Amino acid sequence: MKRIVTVQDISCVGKCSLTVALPIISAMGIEAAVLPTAVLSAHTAFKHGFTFRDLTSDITAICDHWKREKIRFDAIYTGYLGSFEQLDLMSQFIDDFKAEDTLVFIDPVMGDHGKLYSGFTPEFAKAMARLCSKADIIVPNMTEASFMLGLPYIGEGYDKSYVQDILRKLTSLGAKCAVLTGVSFEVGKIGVMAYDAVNDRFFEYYNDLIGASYHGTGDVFASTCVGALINGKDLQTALQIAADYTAESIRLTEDEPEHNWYGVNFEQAIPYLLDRLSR
Ligand code: PXL
Repeated sequence: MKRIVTVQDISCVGKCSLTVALPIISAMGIEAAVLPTAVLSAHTAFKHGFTFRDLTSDITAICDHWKREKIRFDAIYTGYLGSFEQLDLMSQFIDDFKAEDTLVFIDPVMGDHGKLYSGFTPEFAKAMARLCSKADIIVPNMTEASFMLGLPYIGEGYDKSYVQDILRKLTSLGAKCAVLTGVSFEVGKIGVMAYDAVNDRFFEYYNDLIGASYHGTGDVFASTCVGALINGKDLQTALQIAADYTAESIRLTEDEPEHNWYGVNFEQAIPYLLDRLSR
């Protein structure tokens, strides 16, 4: 059985990070080990604030134990990391736990729609970019890519060569492959564009845009993508499955404004995911 360790926060309610990654990775037939970075009462898009317990001081002890047990991971998947210290710890974690065949998959969760989430700064984005140099695959959205590269955020009206340039710049940070999510060249369509720098190949894949933008979809996409890769799918197929499952999760989400910021109905789309995976 394969094992992915995912490193991100637990937002107790509001569907994102570990409450999304764990069930999706498990449903895909892969063991999901977790290294929680923080416990929040809810994700940071709630109206009345959130509690935040930082778990940074537990990380080293957890890793020391895992080293004594000689735990091995088929993939290291990092998501929301809350401090510079956690970035340093993840850099060390990759050095300690990356075996020759371990996939390092980094989702540099920091923002969306041109803005950083609460608590993040442009300096943090630069530090995240340094962590990304250790990745096999990184999956930023346009906002995160722009902040990591120190470029102005362009939300719409860009063309393919602009996105290709961003992807090349992202891989020049050091990652082997870069995937940009939330890319749109056409009204009513949204998808991903990716660049495999090792083989100098671009990929793209689009779906119909369904309604507004939904919270947590980046985490659904990333968890599915890493799960599909560890299930042996190639990058192009993994991206397609992840994009289609994200779209299906949105399709099954009730059409009420509350759900836009709460999270998507990825649970009831799991049969769809398993069907896609088995084909
Ligand atoms: O979905 C990304 C994410 C993860 N973790 C926390 C968040 C968010 C997005 O807002 O607030 C705590």
